[in-house]
Order: sequence, then C-alpha cells, then structure tokens
Amino acid sequence: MPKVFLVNPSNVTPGYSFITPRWLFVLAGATPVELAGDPILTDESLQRFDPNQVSPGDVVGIGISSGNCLPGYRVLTQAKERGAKVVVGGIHATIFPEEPLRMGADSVVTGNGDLIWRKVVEDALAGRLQQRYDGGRVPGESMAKARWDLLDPAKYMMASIQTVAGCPENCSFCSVWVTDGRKPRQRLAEKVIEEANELYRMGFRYIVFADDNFNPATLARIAREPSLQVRQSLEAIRDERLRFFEQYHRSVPDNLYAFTQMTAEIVDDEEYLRGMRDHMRIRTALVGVESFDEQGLEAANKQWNPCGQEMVRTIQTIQERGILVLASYICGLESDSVNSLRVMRRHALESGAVLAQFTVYYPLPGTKDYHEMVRDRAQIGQPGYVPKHKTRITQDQFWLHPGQRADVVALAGLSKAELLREHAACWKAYYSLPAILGRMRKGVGKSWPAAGKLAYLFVSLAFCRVYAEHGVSADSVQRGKMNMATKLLIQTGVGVYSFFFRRKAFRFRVT
Ligand code: B12
Ligand code: SF4
Repeated sequence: MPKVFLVNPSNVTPGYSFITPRWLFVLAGATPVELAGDPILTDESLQRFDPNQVSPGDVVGIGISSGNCLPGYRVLTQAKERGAKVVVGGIHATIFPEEPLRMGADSVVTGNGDLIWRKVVEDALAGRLQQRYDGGRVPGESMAKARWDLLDPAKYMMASIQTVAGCPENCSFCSVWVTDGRKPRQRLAEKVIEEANELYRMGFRYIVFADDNFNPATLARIAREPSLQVRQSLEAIRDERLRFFEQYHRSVPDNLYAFTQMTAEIVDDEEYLRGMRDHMRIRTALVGVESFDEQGLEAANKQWNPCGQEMVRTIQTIQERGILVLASYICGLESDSVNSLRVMRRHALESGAVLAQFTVYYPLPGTKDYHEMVRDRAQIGQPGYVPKHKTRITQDQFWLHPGQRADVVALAGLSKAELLREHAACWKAYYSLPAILGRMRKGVGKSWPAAGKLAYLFVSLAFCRVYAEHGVSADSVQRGKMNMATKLLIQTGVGVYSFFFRRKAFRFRVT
C-alpha cells in the first residue's frame, strides 16, 4: 500500500518544540486511512525528514509558511528524487500557489486542507492528481479533529487546539484576515472539548488555543462596527462563544490551563474576560500592542487599539483580572523614529506585562502592506503615481533569501543601524535583572510564592535569550547557533515548566 507522509519543515532540529504545528495533526485526521493507512508525520523541529523512507508512488504533503518555505522546498526536492508525488499547502502556498509548482511540486492546495485533503490523496493514489486544489475556508463545523494519537507528548511543551478561525479586523501587517477571512468561523464546542480532554489524558496541563483572535466579538468591537448586518453576526458569535465557554468549563478538568492570542479590547467586556479566565482557564495571552502612539497605530491600521497611557492601564487591568499579558510590539512601523521607539520602551516597562516581545517590522507576504509596497516599488516614479508607503521593500522574494528582517525594507524615519540598536535596547531594558526583579517584587508577581518567582526569573531569562538572541520561535525557526548556556537555560526552563504543568517530564536533549 502506498504511504502518505506529512512534513512540517524547519530550519533547525533541536529535538523538541514549544508548540505543536497543528496543521500536521489536522491533516493526519483528514487522511483516508482505509486507502493509505496512518500517515507518517515528521515535524522537523524534532527530527529531520528522512527521504529514504519514501518509495515511488508515495504521497508527501508539506505545509509551509513564509518563514519555513525554504526548508520546505528542500524536503520537496528530496521527496521528488525518491519518486513521490509531492503536494504543498499552508499559508505561504495559499498566498503564492505558483511558487511551489515552480519549485517542482506536483500539486498545490490553497486554503484549508480539512475537507479537500481526502480528495487529493484519493486522486494521487488513483493517478489523477491535479496541479491545483482549493480547500477554501471550511465552516467551523467541518473543521477536522486532530489525530493526537500520532503525537509524542514528551516532545512538546504545549499542544494547540483551534476554537475559532478568522478575524474581523484588518491590521495592515497581518495576513490572517486576508487568508482566513474577516468572518469568524467557530469550531463545534464538542470537538474542542473532546480534544482538550484527550490532551489532558495524555498529560498536558497547559495548552494553546491557536486562534487568530480569541475575542473576535467583544462588546467594544461590536459597538464600533458600522454595518448592521456584521454587528448582528458578531453579537450572535459573542453569545455562542459565551455558551461554549460554559460548556467547556463543565466538561474539561479544571487544572487544564491555556495560552491564547487576543486584542486589548477585551478589557471593556467584563463577562467575556471572566469567561476566558474562569471557564476557559486562560492564564496567559498575547496582546498585540504594536505601538503606543497614534501614528504607529494608524500605520498598522489599528486605530481602535488603546494608545499611550490608556494602553499601559489596559495591560495592567487585564493582569489584575487574572490573565497575564505577553505584550507584542513592532519596531520599525512606518511612522517610527528613534524617539518613538524610546517612548515605546518606557511605556512597555511601565505597563509591567509579564512578558514582552519586540519584533522588527517587515511586510509579511499576504498582507495589505506587502501588496501595496510591491506596487509602490514597481510604479514609483511613473507620472501621476502616488506611493502608498514611505517604507520601501529593498529585496524581491525576500523569503527565498535567508537574512535579517531589517534587510527587507528601507524605512523613512530610521536607518537600519538605528532600528537594530533600538530594537536590541527594548529587549535589554525589558529583561534586565532590575526590571525582572521589579516586576517580581512590586508588579505582576508581588503575590506569587517564592517558587513562582523563581520560575518567572527562569522563564524571563530563557524567553529573552532564546527569542531575542537566537531568534528561536514557536516552531524552532532559529537565526544563530545556540551556545551551551542557552541550551542549559532551555533545559532548566523546560524542567521547571514540566514540574508545574506536566505529569510526565520531557525526554529530550537540546542538540
Ligand atoms: C497559533 C499561531 C502562532 C503560535 C504558534 C505557532 C505554531 N507552532 O503553531 C505562535 C504565537 C507561537 C506563533 C508565532 C509566530 N507566528 Co504565527 N500564527 C499562529 C496562527 C494564529 C494559527 C496557526 C494555526 O495553528 N492554525 C491552525 C491550523 C490548523 O491552520 P493552518 O496552519 O493554516 O493549516 C491549515 C491550512 O493552511 C492547510 N495546510 C497547512 N499545511 C498544509 C499542508 C498541506 C499538504 C495541505 C494540503 C494543506 C495544508 O490546512 C490546514 C488545515 O485547514 C496563524 C494564523 C493563521 N491563520 O494561520 C499565525 C501565523 C501562521 N503566524 C505568523 C507569523 C508571522 C508568526 C511569527 C513569525 C510571528 C513573530 N512575531 O515572529 C512567529 C513565528 C512562527 C514561525 N516561525 O512560523 C503568520 C505567518 C505569515 C506567513 N506569510 O507565513 C500567520 C499567518 C499570522 C499573521 N500574522 O499573518 N504563531
Ligand atoms: S493582528 Fe490580530 S487583530 Fe489584527 S488582523 Fe491580525 S489577527 Fe486580527
């Protein structure tokens, strides 16, 4: 029987990963086992894809984002050399379907794989594979259940479940609303609950709700919606979500905690926030702050976000209500200057978010910014053409050329050296020992027991070291080679985490 392989490509293979690549297990759930048996999964964060397992006629599915398309194309070439039929999908393939075909793929799937994957496998095995399939945006009730029985729980810190896809906002630096749509699609409560219980039984005590935006329909969001029809649909979504929160609360053990991503508008919806905290047991959430000033928020098309001191208070209030904030900032928005980044640093410190991440701006493929900047680049200087942006893209198809994000654009108000200096200064200030100790003693951690404070110290140091210095992100994409001290820090951090949140310790060595 021909086999089906699914590969999550990665630049590096440290032998562990922080968060499961959900698509791998969802596509496994959508694979017709009666035709091909259980699919063979490879997450390259854990181990490199081994082409020798592949025989002619097997099907190899690869999921790529813009960050990992290069290792994805390496897997593609290796699989083709073994005579496999290679199908590429994922966010990057959805944005640029021609690219994987140019790289030699037999077929490309755009959109969601939940429903179409069965047909793709059937066609491939029957010798009638087409070049293009469109999986579209599947309705929430049709989203496939992940095959967690194929997961080795000892290799991941957290497993991820999706509760809702899509986001009603339209931030200019984000591709989510372009690819996943602005109409939130909610998964069936029963399916989410079933997966949560399964992961609990497997030993997980902390999971990730891998939603684009966990709170697409809060009171404040609904109130600023100009279209009556959309407002009514958001109201219905809010009601449905609150009911789902209660059902989850009744059906899932109360020591299963979660991390998610949400917007700052949550602060004005007491009932929703309480539901997230008490019913869904969300204890930490990434909040997209992006910028503290009006011009920055305007550049990001996120004018509805609180600004300046109001954002500082918002972060503090969310934390007082029991959800710790991982605040996410962008350095290098179109309006940024050395001064605005220094103000950002000051406000960020003042807010006291439990963790903060500072990313260097670059126009992600699929975003409004990217497409406008590409047009600017092509048409600038033409009579009558008014460029949309002051920021300029300096490299074509930059995702195919590994390098620093700051190489991708030229900013109007900042040189590359200034941007990198201020970006590094943000990380350094936020994770300096006095700043961490300050948050521990007087800020968010003041009532924590000594063990909690110690754990926080480790988590802060590890987060900064791993993310800022080595560029390791959730799927272990990494810029530099890790030194011994970083490896030790990761292993200690993971040990501390596993002590608090796992029944079984991890079995891995950082390589
Ligand atoms: C949860 C999440 C995270 C989590 C966890 C990541 C993880 N390991 O799972 C965290 C917060 C840690 C994270 C981090 C980052 N993320 Co993120 N993340 C997401 C988010 C919201 C959901 C991903 C998810 O699990 N979805 C659920 C699964 C089931 O959906 P899916 O992956 O799209 O897969 C479906 C289809 O694409 C398709 N499919 C996928 N693969 C394949 C393969 C085949 C063969 C087929 C047929 C189909 C198919 O079928 C699947 C089922 O329908 C997405 C947004 C989004 N809508 O994708 C952003 C997103 C993927 N992230 C993005 C980015 C940029 C990042 C960061 C780089 C951000 C940063 N600040 O540095 C980091 C680094 C991660 C990296 N190196 O790629 C971008 C990627 C954009 C792009 N053009 O590639 C997205 C799209 C959001 C955005 N801002 O635009 N992320
Ligand atoms: S950044 Fe967040 S709020 Fe904005 S469109 Fe993307 S998912 Fe939605």
